[in-house]
Amino acid sequence: MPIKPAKFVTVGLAGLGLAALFCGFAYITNSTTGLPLKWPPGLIPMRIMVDDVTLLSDGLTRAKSIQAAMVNSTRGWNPNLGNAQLSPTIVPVGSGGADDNHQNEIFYSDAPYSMAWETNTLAVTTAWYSSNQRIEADIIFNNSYTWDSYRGARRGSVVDIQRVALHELGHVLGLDHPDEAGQTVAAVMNSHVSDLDSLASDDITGAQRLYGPPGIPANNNFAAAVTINFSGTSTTVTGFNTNAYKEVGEPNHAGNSGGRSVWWKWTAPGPGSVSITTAGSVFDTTLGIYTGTTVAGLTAAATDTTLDDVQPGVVQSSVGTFTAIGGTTYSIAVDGFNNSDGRGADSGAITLNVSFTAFGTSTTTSTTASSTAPSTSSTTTSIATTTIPPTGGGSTTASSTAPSTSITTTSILPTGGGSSGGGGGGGAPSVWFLGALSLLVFARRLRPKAE
Ligand SMILES: [Ca+2]
Ligand SMILES: [Ca+2]
Ligand SMILES: [Ca+2]
Ligand SMILES: [Zn+2]
Repeated sequence: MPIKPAKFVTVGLAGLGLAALFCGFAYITNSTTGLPLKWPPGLIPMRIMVDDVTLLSDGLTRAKSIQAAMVNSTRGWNPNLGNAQLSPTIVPVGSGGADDNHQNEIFYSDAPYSMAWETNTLAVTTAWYSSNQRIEADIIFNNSYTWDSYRGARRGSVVDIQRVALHELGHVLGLDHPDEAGQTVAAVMNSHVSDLDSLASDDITGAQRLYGPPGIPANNNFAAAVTINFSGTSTTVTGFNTNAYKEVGEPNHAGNSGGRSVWWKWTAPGPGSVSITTAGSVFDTTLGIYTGTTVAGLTAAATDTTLDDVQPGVVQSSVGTFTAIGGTTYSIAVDGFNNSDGRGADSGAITLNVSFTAFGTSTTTSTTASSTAPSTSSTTTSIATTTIPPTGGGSTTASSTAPSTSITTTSILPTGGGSSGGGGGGGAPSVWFLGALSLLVFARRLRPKAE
């Protein structure tokens, strides 16, 4: 089954409390799970099997130009990535790479893996994966074009190898074509080569949602929790848990060992009911909500005993609900689910949604007490105020009621994802993705693999 590009929409807050929509980037996803396909944390070895002798217009060889697209301090992908790094090795050209050999290879070909090039295709990137994890990516350049290495506007039919490498390496990392996902953005990842010769902010933002920005998150430690402040009924904050870690004495969140936790804190303005979710995050999260002033001395405000992964492999956002006591500060941990595969907790971009409903202020209705004709001697109308009691508490006085709590999980599929995909099956035919055929087109070949 073809795997269609998925469109992600992130919701942020603009001034004056108005919600603003930002569209950007697209991912190569596992159509069965809806999750982006990405590499585990660490190095992504790339064998560059192209000419490293002939100098091109910018003084680089083909091999060095491709290498720069990975590692160059201002132009490459690596300086933008938090927990994965492309790791190039320039090797002899030889006879090129091989498909399904668990080696990531970059080479030129007249007929990639014995198949004819589609019309107007400059290069392709293969995408072998197992579950939601990429396991092999080869980049194959089309030998029939004239290749050079230069900056700036396109030079007619002479193709700049470096910007094509940037694009194909974006496919290696897991990005897809935003222009084929209904978006209009400036991006190297658009399906057509253009005058844009370097990574755009949309490209970098998309990759960082998968691999995080460089460095350790500022709210890695409990004591450095980011304070959430909002005056309305809900707010959304964002962050990353890439490269985060657990502290000594830190509890398991949602009953899972996790290992890459980050923290927020919020002080309830009064008694009320609270719902906190991680919907919109791009990985399988776990959630913990606590009171207490030290990481080793926390008390769960919402239960942390519910194993937070009822459907492994599907995007699992977490939901925690509890009854807040006015003036109490709640610490909120977001961690990644750890499936004990030795690679640690899942990580990436976090979206944290907090909603608060104060007791006694939620619903006011006006009702007519009597259907009889109005009388000047009696009251004919009244104002009824509906008070929402604490969940399960049976009392409207929150501070005297033991909080009732729960954490549940919901399955959030990215827009365009679905469960009808036919992933798996090593013998599935390869699929070529092409845009309009009137211009030079980048393409990738996607092959599901059962392993
Ligand atoms: Ca290979
Ligand atoms: Ca931490
Ligand atoms: Ca989860
Ligand atoms: Zn492409």
